[in-house]
Amino acid sequence: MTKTKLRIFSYQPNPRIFKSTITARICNIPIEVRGAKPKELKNWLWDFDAHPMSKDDLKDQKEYIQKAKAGYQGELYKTEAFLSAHPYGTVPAAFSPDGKIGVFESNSIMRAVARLDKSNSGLYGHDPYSASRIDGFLDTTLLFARESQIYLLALMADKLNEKVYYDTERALTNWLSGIESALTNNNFICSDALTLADICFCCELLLLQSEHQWIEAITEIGEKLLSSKAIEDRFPRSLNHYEKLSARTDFSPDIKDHRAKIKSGQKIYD
Ligand SMILES: N[C@@H](CCC(=O)N[C@@H](CS)C(=O)NCC(=O)O)C(=O)O
Repeated sequence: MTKTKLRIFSYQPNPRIFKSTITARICNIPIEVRGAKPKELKNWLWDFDAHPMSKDDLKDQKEYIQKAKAGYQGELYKTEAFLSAHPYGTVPAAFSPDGKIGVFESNSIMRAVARLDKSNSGLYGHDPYSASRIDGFLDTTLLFARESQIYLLALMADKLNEKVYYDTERALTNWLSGIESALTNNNFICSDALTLADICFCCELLLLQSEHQWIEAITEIGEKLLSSKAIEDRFPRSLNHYEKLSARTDFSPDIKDHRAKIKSGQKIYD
């Protein structure tokens, strides 16, 4: 049996995990993904050996109860080992195969997969300069990702307001203006070849499209879906790049069905 090189624990489906599963597919790295729908993770033990707990387990594991911090409400069961490996206590949470090293933040989990690559795929560049250029795109994407998380959590909690919407729109405009400009001279974001910057871009845009599920709330504040409004009019190269990436055979196993579901307005976590 092939030995797993990285274990990831997360709610599912999670487009931020797709960053790692796409990278693993391209580089042929065996990884393991564990998890369940967001609500179900309230009854899971958050640990290297993450697993669903029975009613009896839930009573026995009271020592692990932690107040949820971001995205979750109420209580979660996080072991000391989990919190030591994952100081922010969040998912997605990745672990080295022996469980000793925790890797957090979806971009860094994706980087870990690319660093395990021995195939010379070039996904994480070929030298310190190109790798750092990729990091620059990943860092600017994270600035947008922070806002989009606030936006999507507000939609989920039925708490969307104009401030959240316009803050996210500003962050999206700023992020895409750099991507649009980068795509003027290249077929891919960083250079003329696929890199982690493209994978991250595609998955974050897919995540933003989750907003389709709450279109009524967006219409109520007199606005449109951010993913359509911003992209179709002002960022044609970015949109075209997104379409091309989504259709690739190494992306589509993660992207295709998920995208079809959210675009049809289907609630993915019910
Ligand atoms: N930027 C992080 C976001 C991680 C994050 O905030 N995860 C939330 C769920 S959306 C979490 O695990 N919350 C645990 C809690 O509420 O205690 C990433 O992409 O990995």
